[in-house]
Parts: sequence; C-alpha cells; structure tokens
Amino acid sequence: MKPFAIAALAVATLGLSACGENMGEGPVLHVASGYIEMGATPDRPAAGYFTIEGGPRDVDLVAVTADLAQRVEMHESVRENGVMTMKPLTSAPVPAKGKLEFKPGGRHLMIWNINGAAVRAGKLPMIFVFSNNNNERIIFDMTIKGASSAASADAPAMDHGAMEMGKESADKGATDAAKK
Ligand SMILES: [Cu+2]
Repeated sequence: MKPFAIAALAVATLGLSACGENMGEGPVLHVASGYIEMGATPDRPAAGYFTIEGGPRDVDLVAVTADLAQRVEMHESVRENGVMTMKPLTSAPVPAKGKLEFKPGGRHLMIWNINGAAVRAGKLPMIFVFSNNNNERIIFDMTIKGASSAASADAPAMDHGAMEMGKESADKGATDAAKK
C-alpha cells in the first residue's frame, strides 16, 4: 500500500496522473481485507470478518450481501450481565481516513447457506453497500476458511453458534430476567 501511495503521489505531483481526482482527496474508501469462517457444522451459519478503510469523509456501511449465499446479516456481539449475546446491526460507521473492523468477539457477519461451488472455490464475492454516493457498492472476494478447530465453548466464534437460535437466546433472556 505504502509504496503504491507514494508512487501515485509522485505521479500526481508530476501532473501525469489520469486518476488525479482521487489522489487530491487522499484516501479512498475500500475493503482492505476479509475472510469467512465456516460454521462448525453445515447447518450452522458461517461468520465473516473484514476491515474497511475510510475515504475522505464519514460514511456508513449499510448492508453486506452475497448473491451466492441465502442470507447475510450484520451482527454485534455484546456482553450483557456477563453473558455474550448478539444484536443485529442496521449500519456501522466508517470514519473518514479511519477504519471499520468486523472481528471475532465484536461485530461480524453471519452468512447462511453459502453456495457449494463458492465454498469449494474458497471464496465468496460479497457486496458492501455504503451510505455515500447514492449507495456506493464495493465488491470484495472474501476468502473462505474451514471451521476453526478451536471451536471450543470459550472461543469467541462460539457465541455465534449459540446465538444462531435467536429464539432460544431470547427465551433464555426472558428466563434470566424473570429470575431477578
Ligand atoms: Cu452473529
């Protein structure tokens, strides 16, 4: 990234750049990296993690979709009364020149029923939709990894499996509340 940025800057300074419009404004909104971890069993949803680097102004990530998956949701893991639960997210902020990270134990994607051919190919093209420029869309190939072998009860990925049964967690929450 760095050498490229410097080279691009040099070109822009020389006035030879065809993409000078972008360079003048500095950073460009983009997906820097991302991967998918398959669920422990085929009926479990996969989890998706990624890093987005912000452009010149604040924007929101408003949706992530994949044509080759049945359903994708943005979630946030939160600790409530010592219990990890997760909530659906409708958007997540990408600060100007900053970073938005979806990572284990925090914000994550939940992805249901990824197309078998995509799994075999080891990558899933995902579309990231933003609030700027009339819903700018960025397509990024997410690398698909097998289920974490460390899928033990205390692994961060685990709260995911538990949360998959949203109903059950809700019921559990109600029971907990009733106990108080
Ligand atoms: Cu989740």
